[in-house]
Amino acid sequence: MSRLLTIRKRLLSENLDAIIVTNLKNIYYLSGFWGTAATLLLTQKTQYLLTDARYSSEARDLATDFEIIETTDTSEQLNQLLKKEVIRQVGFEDTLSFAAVKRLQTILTVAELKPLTDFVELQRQVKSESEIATIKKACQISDQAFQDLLKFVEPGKTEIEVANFLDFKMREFGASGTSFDTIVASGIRSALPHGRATHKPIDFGDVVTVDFGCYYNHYASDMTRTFFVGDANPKLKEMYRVVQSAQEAVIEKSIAGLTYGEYDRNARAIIDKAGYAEAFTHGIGHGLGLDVHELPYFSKVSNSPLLENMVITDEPGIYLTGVGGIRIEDDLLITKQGVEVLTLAPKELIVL
Ligand SMILES: [Mn+2]
Repeated sequence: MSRLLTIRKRLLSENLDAIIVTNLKNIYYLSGFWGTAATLLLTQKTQYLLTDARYSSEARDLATDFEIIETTDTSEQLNQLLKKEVIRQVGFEDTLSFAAVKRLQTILTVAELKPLTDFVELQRQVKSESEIATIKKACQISDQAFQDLLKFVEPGKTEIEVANFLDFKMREFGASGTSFDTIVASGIRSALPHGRATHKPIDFGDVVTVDFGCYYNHYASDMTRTFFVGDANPKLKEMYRVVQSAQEAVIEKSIAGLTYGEYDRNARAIIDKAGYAEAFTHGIGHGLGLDVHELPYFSKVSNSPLLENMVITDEPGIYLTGVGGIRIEDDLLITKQGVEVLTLAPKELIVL
């Protein structure tokens, strides 16, 4: 399995004999096991998956390349394995709780623990063909749900009703669930970039922002659309056109090798020029995969390059308190030729 081979090479270059993986999504990524309780130990030659009685038979089916160990005391079991494998330096994920680290420190008698930040996450940034196909399917489900939503929304429906409809439709089309709590923000509430859906009814003349996504076979989609119900405020229509041209400029100009800073600036330059610099209050986007927010994260000043087969979001927005907000978000696959847009729901200015 090449994912494990890559991890092992990277451990060598960090002078580590082994790694303890506790993040459950990283465990799925490396082993194929999906469950709520597991710890993975990877040395240069061996690979163990520790879990409890609830999961051990499933683990044997899913993590076929791993030796499955059923245990009620993970720390003590790790200590035994580290002694047996003569491990001196072992990396662990620094997202592990303070209490769990303290316990490990107390119990491990030979191996020295070294914290690692985003060690597996870094590898997850670049997607395989099958991961890309799965994310595409998650995006198609979101697209379909949005198409149906346009027929559902009308004045009088509450934000929560709109959110519930999207959530239900995504499940109906094959999602296992939402990838985060669906955001529906209408009227002046749309100026809140992450407005929670409330019992507020949608009024005639409201702008409505919906930011939603689903999980399909463990992979996330994430998209945002903004539309108008009834005759729209001309100021908001103007803001819509600015955000749309910024969002589309990112699609046109992105390609493997472009720096994170340039990726951000391609949108920000257009918004700044239109006079809304202060109103674009968040980053341009983030990576997407097993987590709905994952590496890479974009900074205006980073010179790191976009890599082929990264899946990232493109989501500029403009928010004016007391007026409203506009955001448009797509999920993009970075290629050597440019980008492939994975979310294909309409982006033209829609007035229902
Ligand atoms: Mn997003």
